[in-house]
Amino acid sequence: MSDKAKIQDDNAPAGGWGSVRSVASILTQEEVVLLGSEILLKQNKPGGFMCVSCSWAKPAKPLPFEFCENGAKATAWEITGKTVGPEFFASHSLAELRTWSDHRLEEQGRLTHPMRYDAATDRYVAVSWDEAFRDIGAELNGLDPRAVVMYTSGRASLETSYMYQLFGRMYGTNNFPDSSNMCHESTSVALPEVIGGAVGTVLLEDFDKADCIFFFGQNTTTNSPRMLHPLQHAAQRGVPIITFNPLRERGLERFTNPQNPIQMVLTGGTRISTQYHQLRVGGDGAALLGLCKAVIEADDAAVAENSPRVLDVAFIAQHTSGFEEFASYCRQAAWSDIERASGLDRSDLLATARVYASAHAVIANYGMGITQHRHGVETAKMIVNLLLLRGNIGKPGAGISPVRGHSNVQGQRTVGISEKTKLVPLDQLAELYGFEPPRWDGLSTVDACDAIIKGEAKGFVGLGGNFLRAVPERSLMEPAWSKLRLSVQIATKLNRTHLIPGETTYLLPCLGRIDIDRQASGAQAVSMEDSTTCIHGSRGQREPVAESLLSEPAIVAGIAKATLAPSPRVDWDAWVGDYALVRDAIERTYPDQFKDFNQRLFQSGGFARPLAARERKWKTSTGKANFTVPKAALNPPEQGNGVFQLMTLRADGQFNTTIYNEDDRFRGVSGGRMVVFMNAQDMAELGVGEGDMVRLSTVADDGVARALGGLQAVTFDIPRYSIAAYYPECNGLIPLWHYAEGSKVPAAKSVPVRIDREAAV
Ligand SMILES: Nc1nc2c(c(=O)[nH]1)N[C@H]1C(S)=C(S)[C@@H](COP(=O)(O)OP(=O)(O)OC[C@H]3O[C@@H](n4cnc5c(=O)[nH]c(N)nc54)[C@H](O)[C@@H]3O)O[C@H]1N2
Ligand SMILES: Nc1nc2c(c(=O)[nH]1)N[C@H]1C(S)=C(S)[C@@H](COP(=O)(O)OP(=O)(O)OC[C@H]3O[C@@H](n4cnc5c(=O)[nH]c(N)nc54)[C@H](O)[C@@H]3O)O[C@H]1N2
Ligand SMILES: [Mo]
Repeated sequence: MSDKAKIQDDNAPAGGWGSVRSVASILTQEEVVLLGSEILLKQNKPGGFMCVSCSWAKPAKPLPFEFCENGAKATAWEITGKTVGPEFFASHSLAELRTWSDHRLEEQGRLTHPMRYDAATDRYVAVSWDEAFRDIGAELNGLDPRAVVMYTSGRASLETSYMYQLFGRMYGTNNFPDSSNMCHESTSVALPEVIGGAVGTVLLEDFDKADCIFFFGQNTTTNSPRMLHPLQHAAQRGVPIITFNPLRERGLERFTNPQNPIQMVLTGGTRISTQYHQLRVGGDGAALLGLCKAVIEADDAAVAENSPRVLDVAFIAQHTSGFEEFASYCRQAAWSDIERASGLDRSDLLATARVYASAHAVIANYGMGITQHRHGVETAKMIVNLLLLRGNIGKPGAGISPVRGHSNVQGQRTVGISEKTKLVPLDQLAELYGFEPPRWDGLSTVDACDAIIKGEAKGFVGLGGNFLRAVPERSLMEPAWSKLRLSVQIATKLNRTHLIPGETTYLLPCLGRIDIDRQASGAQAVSMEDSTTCIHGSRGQREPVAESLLSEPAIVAGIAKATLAPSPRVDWDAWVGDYALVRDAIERTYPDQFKDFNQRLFQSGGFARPLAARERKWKTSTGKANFTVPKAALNPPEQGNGVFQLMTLRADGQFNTTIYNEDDRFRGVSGGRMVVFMNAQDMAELGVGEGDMVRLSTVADDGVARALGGLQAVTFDIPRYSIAAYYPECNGLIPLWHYAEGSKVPAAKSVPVRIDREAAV
């Protein structure tokens, strides 16, 4: 057993010296100190490269250092000089590598050669690219396209993603699940119904104009740290910032700007959250109901007293539908139910509602604390209800802001990576490329897992990602995976998914976004869409670590050419030779969204895709923005009687399944990730002392045993019956069927578990 994690409770604000030190240490660890610091200056700058970490917006006037601690870590991790080539695989069997940690696997460095799994020796052996493509093409042609899953993790560029979905559809499948299916899919289902578009409505400039900002279940400091800059400015202007989060996240409390050393020394940080509501896990629907009720009843009182209205009556009349039904539902809801279901006091909700009602322009941000719940879709719609009450969509300084994760996850959906046919312009593709695309809806991530477990899916192509670590139900997924006829993984670094072979298995190494990508017409640029619908060009900055690497577009094209009959309408080689031609094709497919794509590629701050909701045009079934009556706002996940609700979340030392180090600075944990954060009173009742080892077992009566031991208990400021531990370590505890209604996003933020003390060793 490894040493225990160290827990400290210094009250250091987020950012600041700690983060500067941490950046230096990661550059040293990855052996890229000088090169790295030079490259970091090009991060998120027009003409430079776009960060491979989060998808937060990039300003038109960047700071001298337009990167954060985590962005620097992600860069260092990608441009590392360490490599993993054929010699590495010759000396390690997969059985051996399966005993390594996630950290140790990726830490070996960048993959350099195309490899094929050899079952006789249980090792990967080098193959040529041609051989790999030929065999993959033959394998794909031997499979029913409906039984092939083409997964995408959210990093691949718009150009690669467009080519990949076109290839898949010409091959005959719509099975395009992507990481979004585990992430903001609840948003992509909720928002089209209520505001007529699948993405957020705010632009970066809105943060300068807002006079009230909400955060629901999003941990900015760890997961989108550059967003702290506009937040800090807002806080300095006196804008109330109101946070709803069960955990007391230190990073959401105070922030010190490391790019401003004077302030850092003198003041010790700006206060970020002016109100911090520690609600119960999954209590957001009820909390939002309380806020809406308070605003509506304040308006009722204003009408009675003949004083100025609280609601934006003109907006509601002109732009919305369903208000009366929603308002009467809110009026009828009992405060006692709202208090029980949210875990918050009425007086606190009333105080917040007063702040909301006196603000003219409100932004509501949210993240996985909303989307990864059984009722995540409904709760996202509740956030919209709150905003609609005062016309806070489609005006400067206001809007809904789902904070996306991966740096291009939103953009991939924009260019056709989707299992849902209604989101893809199939007619357009059919006409442009002269083929008949499949018209059936494909498999989402959860559906794909189900099909793999049942043995119905036979082939899997992964464009990035670490599918087996990211999905739920590990104990069923890993054994099922080895029954796949074909597994093809396109990746930059070695991970667990690569270590569970199917019958035929390829590991194909690709260039990363920071690598210089030279093709026939010269060094190429690629593009991505940030969380605010702005599209940015990105140019690689450093020489690739190996000549044997191919770019993602070249790999997709290689597989496509080996699989499909030649088509007079798609010249894969020409596209690989010049990505500007792919951008022209994207523009032809989406003329409104990508007008003058190539000309605008390097516009400072990116170019914003047009968005109807931003103009108060509502592409919904009613032609209006829709208020919706929730069904489950008063039924949060059950807790008590020995049942705890587990949230699985991220530490500051990780990017999803990539573990940079075992630290979580902002939560005071270092040197270990096998911890569980608990309420002190719960610990006392269970007889669990600080640092004791516990075991979590999922409460579900479906006959599957799901348990995880060896977790060190840590006292934390968290409500009773709510506990937290890290993803991906805990993914085996999540049943596959435990997902958000309507979106099938695994409900990773409310896993019902029991806690047992483990005997001391
Ligand atoms: N450094 C770093 N950056 C990242 C990532 C990373 O792993 N590391 N991942 C990227 C990706 S893909 C994504 S999607 C984003 C994720 O970024 P976030 O959306 O911030 O996701 P999490 O860290 O999983 O959890 C968010 C927060 O939700 C809170 N929470 C949990 N349950 C509830 C609840 O019921 N109600 C409320 N109100 N809050 C709740 C948790 O306490 C936590 O603070 O970050 C992206 N950026
Ligand atoms: N329990 C629990 N489970 C979760 C979550 C949670 O909060 N809790 N969060 C979910 C969320 S929000 C997400 S987005 C998913 C993430 O799921 P994924 O997107 O599948 O996982 P990542 O960890 O981001 O993938 C990391 C791997 O991507 C590869 N990679 C990195 N860069 C590149 C590149 O440029 N090109 C290619 N081809 N490959 C590259 C590397 O090999 C690396 O090992 O996990 C989900 N799972
Ligand atoms: Mo994500």
